[in-house]
Amino acid sequence: MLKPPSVRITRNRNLVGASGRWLAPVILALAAAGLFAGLWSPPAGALGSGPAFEVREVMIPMRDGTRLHTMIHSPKDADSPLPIILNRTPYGVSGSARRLEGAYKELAGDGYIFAFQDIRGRYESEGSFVMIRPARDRSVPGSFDEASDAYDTVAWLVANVPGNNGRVGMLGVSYDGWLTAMALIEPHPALKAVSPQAPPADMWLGDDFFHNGAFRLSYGFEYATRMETTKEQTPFEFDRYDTFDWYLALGPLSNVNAKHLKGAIPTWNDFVAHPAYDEFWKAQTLVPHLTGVPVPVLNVAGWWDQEDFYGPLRIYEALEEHDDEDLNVLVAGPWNHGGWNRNEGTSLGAIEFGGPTSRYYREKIQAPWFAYYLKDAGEKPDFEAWTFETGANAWRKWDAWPPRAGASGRKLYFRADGRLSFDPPAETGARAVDSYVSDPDHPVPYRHRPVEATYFAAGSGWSTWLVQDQRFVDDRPDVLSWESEPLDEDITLAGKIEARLFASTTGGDSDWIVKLIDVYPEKMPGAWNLAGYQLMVANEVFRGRYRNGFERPEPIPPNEIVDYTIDLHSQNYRFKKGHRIMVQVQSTWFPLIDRNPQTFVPNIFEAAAGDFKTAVQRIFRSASHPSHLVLPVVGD
Ligand code: PG9
Repeated sequence: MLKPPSVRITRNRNLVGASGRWLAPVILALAAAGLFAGLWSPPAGALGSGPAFEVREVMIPMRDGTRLHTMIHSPKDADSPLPIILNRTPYGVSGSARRLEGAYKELAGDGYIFAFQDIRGRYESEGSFVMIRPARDRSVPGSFDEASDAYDTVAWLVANVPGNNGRVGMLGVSYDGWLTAMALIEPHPALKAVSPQAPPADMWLGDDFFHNGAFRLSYGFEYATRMETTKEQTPFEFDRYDTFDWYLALGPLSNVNAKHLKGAIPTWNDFVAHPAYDEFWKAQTLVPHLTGVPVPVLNVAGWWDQEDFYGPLRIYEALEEHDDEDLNVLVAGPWNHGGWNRNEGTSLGAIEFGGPTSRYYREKIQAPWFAYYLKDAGEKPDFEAWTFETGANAWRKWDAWPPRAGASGRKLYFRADGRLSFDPPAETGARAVDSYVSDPDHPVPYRHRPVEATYFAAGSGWSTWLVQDQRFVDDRPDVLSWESEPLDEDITLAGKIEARLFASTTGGDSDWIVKLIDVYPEKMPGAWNLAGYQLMVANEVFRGRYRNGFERPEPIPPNEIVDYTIDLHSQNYRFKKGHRIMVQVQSTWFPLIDRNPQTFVPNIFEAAAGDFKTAVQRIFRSASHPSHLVLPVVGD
């Protein structure tokens, strides 16, 4: 069942009028890139060699008359009607054939018709693109959004694609995952299964553009310029290889428009106009619209997703509140952004997982899940959450996420002499504190330099930075580390991790970055590259001005101890016997996060160079102010 077919593509371009009927295939010879050269086969060796798919390109009309460019791949030798798998994307569909031998090969092996669609305003579709277009007000006649576009597309596909069985499934990663989740808020009756994979849920609270109000500078800038310079993808051209230097030399963020973008990138202008969690960002989040589970949902997340980790967990959690029929499930594995769709998944950076985790997901989880709901094949999936426990390197099934077993949480306290302990501190008074000086002119790099551009064509450390060895910063005076003794038994986490910081600053605003780290033993025979390795297991940043409400930035009173609770999100991780647990705290993480001026200004996007000041940061670890982490420890 799971053996992929060899794929040979026959490509026709069919123009479909507003009547929605197939017209005779028109063979177009579009010289540009040789893309639309009528019938074509991929280069020998690039794809397989059996006749399998016929490809048609169509323009599908939406309710407002806008037509969306769609490529439909139909198996040539199907002997019974097949379901349709739909992927909607802002990234272009010309490479979709390759996916049938890559990310979708296990699905292709089971037999589906595949439809890939350019969303409004992207590539060959009509209309205009709006970044994370807010859900429409359905009482407004003629309104549309990505949910209605998905609805209209599904309606058209089941009515017009020959040989379909009347059922449609949707899936996609990241932006495509968000488009998939959006289909849930107004599902066409033929939509029978959806898998939002790494979808953002809230771009300000925790996904691509901000985390707890801290602006994700490098990603926000590079993604917005890449997407909004043209209809296709046009990376910003940096004048140097190490973008750390570029961003530092940039100075205050007002220089982005003044020197580079000149107001031409709408999403950048939105960042500047909406630094706090205002109506603009609230209109973008789909969470309030998730008021039911109308079709089965397979949510997928990667533990080391460098872009959208908050989203899939948040969407799962929101849907779970309405999941009376057990249709909403979660899968999380040891992957970066979309890693389950790439290759085998036996490792990420230097970290090995003991087997092909990505292939396992595609073969054993995704393919049977879609087959059950779209083809009535196999058994009803029997899991609520299916997670990979890194460290143990084993898959676990849970009947709830977070699991009840870890819900009470064990507190791990910051102690004197850089120690961590499950015993709370007894010290009292002002000396039970550790401190550092945070200097926005010398920020801590978030990953090894050189920091190649996110989309650097020759390769970028961006996709694996979350698993980089944190030793590159642990001796910086502006990074504090606390560490446990070597563990005398394994400690397993499954569920939500939280940091509770009691901290003060001499400034008027501050970022607090907390990292939970697994420190490998110094002796690792057979894997010396991992000796002493510091692997980040969980992390997050919090912008202090938002401690009393994300809508209301407020100055931090200088030198006052403030109590911060920071969500470090979920994990399923085993710290092995002999390893140590480490926590690091710092106030800059550059250029992942923009520099906090550390003086209070109403809008950091409009801060002047003179607003950026050093500050003395204090982290308290006394009996009355016991900074600690809350860990979801579960037994064996
Ligand atoms: N992380 C990307 C993204 C999604 C949605 C909005 C903005 C960026 C992506 O990989 O699609």
